[in-house]
Amino acid sequence: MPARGLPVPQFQRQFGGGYKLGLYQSVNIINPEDAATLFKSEGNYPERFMVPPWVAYRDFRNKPYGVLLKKGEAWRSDRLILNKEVLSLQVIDCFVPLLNEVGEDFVKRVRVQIEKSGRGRWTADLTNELFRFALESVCNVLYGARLGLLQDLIDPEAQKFIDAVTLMFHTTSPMLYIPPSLLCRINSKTWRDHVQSWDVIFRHADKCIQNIYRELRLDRKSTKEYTGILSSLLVQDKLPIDDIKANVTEMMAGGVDTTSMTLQWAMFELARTPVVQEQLRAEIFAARQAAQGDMLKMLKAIRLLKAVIKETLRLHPVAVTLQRYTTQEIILQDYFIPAKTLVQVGIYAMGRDPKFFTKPELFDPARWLKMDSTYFRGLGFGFGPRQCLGRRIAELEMQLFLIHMLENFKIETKRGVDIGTKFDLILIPDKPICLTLRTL
Ligand code: HEM
Ligand code: 2DC
Repeated sequence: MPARGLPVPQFQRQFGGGYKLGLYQSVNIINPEDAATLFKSEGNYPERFMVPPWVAYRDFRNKPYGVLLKKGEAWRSDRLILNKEVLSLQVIDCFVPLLNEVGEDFVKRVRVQIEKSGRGRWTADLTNELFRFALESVCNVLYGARLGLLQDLIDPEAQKFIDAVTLMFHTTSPMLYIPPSLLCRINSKTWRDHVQSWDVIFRHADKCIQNIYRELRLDRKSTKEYTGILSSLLVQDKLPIDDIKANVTEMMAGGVDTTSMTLQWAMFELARTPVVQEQLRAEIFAARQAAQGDMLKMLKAIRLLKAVIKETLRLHPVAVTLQRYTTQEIILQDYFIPAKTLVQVGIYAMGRDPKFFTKPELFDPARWLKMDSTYFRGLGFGFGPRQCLGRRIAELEMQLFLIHMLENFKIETKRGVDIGTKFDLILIPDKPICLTLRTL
């Protein structure tokens, strides 16, 4: 029987998973059924753990919040407007040509490197190359403009932006459990680096936004073709300019380390599992044939590729947990959880637990196609109205990248090298991943 009616201070002792970290207390779950209970009761205004240094920076510099840090009605109204421009089925088809050309350019860049080597292959740690690819991609859908990050000489400001995002994540984790009000009073090196990183991020995003804003006012862009998320938001005029800026900045920063790291893991897993790599390549070749150059059609015929991305996020999620504050009393595993409790869904732990995935250590994308239940198991982008805003961009970007890479190169890695996972706010490899790309 559920332990109903427990007084609030007691749930911690009663509930096995409850613990306190710094000033924050949370209940931790890893069972998909429990995740379902949590998300089904989240309501229309779900709230996750607010990362204190991110809030503190904006308050310190008097910057507006985007959806990442907003709450309540303010979050909901912004989010509904953004969903139409970023997540809806009507608009995502417009992203395909924009993301496709960046994927093609990445292949060209790899070809140049392979030619330079004179050995028909290129071996490297692709981290920074993938950061550039990811920023180029997200900027092409945000601004409808190329930054040229896949050329040899790139804008040093863009590289500074990339480094700033990495440093921003890196300096967040030591400050995770310090309340925002304390952070700037301490004035530690970590806090100063954190502020500087956000300063670079906001300044560079502002520059990009201003460029588009100016062009639009000069009416230099045609009104017929799709010219990107920012133009759409500006033309629609439903969000105040400051909110547009805050949200575009969040998307630009959120679009770098997330997709690039996931792609790096995906290539690593495909390199270690050549059988899967061959099956995937066969699917891609067949889909290309059947679609006759129609990319939208092709994207509907790549079931295994979609499963490859899900399987990559199962073993290598970007976010170690999902979090929600309960809005009402719920029962998890016979324990009574009061309203306003922070509950964390350990998606990293769930993905590696044999209770929920048979032989969890195996990279087996096909499990997503034959599993009798995927119920609340594929949670890499979160769930519900507060799920990842960039989900559709990220999925398309990764699908198109992998299509082009597999059509052109064999991906290999040294055998027996084990790569672990490190928490750097987001989860990243604990040592460099070295990949070899070989002309097919
Ligand atoms: C939120 C994962 C790429 C922008 C989130 C959340 C997760 C996540 C787990 C929290 C969702 C929740 O609480 O339910 C990922 C993964 C990515 C990715 C795995 C790629 C592999 C992106 C990209 C963008 C982006 C490309 C920008 C275009 C955001 C924003 C939020 C968010 C703005 C906050 C949304 C809100 O609070 O309303 N992401 N993300 N993400 N993500 Fe992503
Ligand atoms: C970090 O305990 C660990 O997608 C904390 O694109 C709980 C927590 C809360 C929010 C999570 C964060 C963790 C990891 C990074 C996430 C973030 C929500 C959004 C963010 C998952 C798990 C991320 C990377 C966004 C970042 C956008 C930003 C750069 C503007």
